[in-house]
Amino acid sequence: MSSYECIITAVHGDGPRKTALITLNRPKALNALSDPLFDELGEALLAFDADDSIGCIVLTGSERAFAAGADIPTLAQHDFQSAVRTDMITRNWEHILRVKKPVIAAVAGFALGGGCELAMMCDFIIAADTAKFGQPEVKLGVTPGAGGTQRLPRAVGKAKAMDLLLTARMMDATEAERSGLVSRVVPADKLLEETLAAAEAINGFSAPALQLIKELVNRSFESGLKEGVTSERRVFHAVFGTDDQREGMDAFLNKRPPVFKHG
Ligand code: CO8
Repeated sequence: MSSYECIITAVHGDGPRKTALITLNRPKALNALSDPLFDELGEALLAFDADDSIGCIVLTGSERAFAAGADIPTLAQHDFQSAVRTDMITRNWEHILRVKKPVIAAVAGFALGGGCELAMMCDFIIAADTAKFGQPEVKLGVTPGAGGTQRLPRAVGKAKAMDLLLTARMMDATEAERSGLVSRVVPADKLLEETLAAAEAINGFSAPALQLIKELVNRSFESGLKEGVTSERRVFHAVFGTDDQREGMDAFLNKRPPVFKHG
């Protein structure tokens, strides 16, 4: 149903708010992340973010690979001058950070280099028991370039991040869950089902509340505790101006399921 070449898009669910599923689709290159792929991904993400019928976005790959990194043949063509001149990667890699709706990564197989970095740009990661995470850029004589040295230590701590970044070893799903990189591990054949069920739960909640929670959690990585807690308190006060707050609390008090209007 999509007209893209490097990704496949679909919509799941039959409630009022549905889940957009974006599947990375360069199977011959283990979903290596190329500029055309990122152009398409950015376009699809921003279109789903603007679509009121979509509550949540799931980003996934294949059974074998979420993504095995940036496209190495393309990277190999660059030198320092061309990397700077073409604004390599920054041109189109970070559209995902502009998405206001929840984005879940469903990862099976390899999530390496830029693939691991892309998964870490999602709001949380659900991993299949086959998932393998790593930042093997050092094997290619380069450094990570899309957040690996910044988001990985924040997710798993300095010791494990240094271990992965400096030795280029891969971490399996169990270790990734134990160290906080992924929120849960599920059997590979249940990955999509479980992730879509998580998305479905999210779709039932108030869209403004979800957006504000996402903003506040992201802010916690950029601000001090005092500033973050102060912002949270003001946002908490502000949501008492929404219809969804009245609906959520009235539903609880009257022992009925809430029906949010997302406003
Ligand atoms: N780019 C392009 N093609 C790839 C990539 C890649 N990253 N990874 C795998 N492929 C291709 C292989 O070349 C191979 O193609 P072909 O069949 O035509 O030879 C096909 O996918 C299957 O791969 P393998 O035969 O190697 O499969 P294996 O199961 O033996 O190994 C691995 C799988 C371990 C994933 C192995 O392919 C591998 O090590 N791949 C490279 C992983 C890597 O180094 N990733 C980091 C890349 S650098 C990066 O991501 C930097 C991102 C920073 C932001 C961008 C900065 C510009």
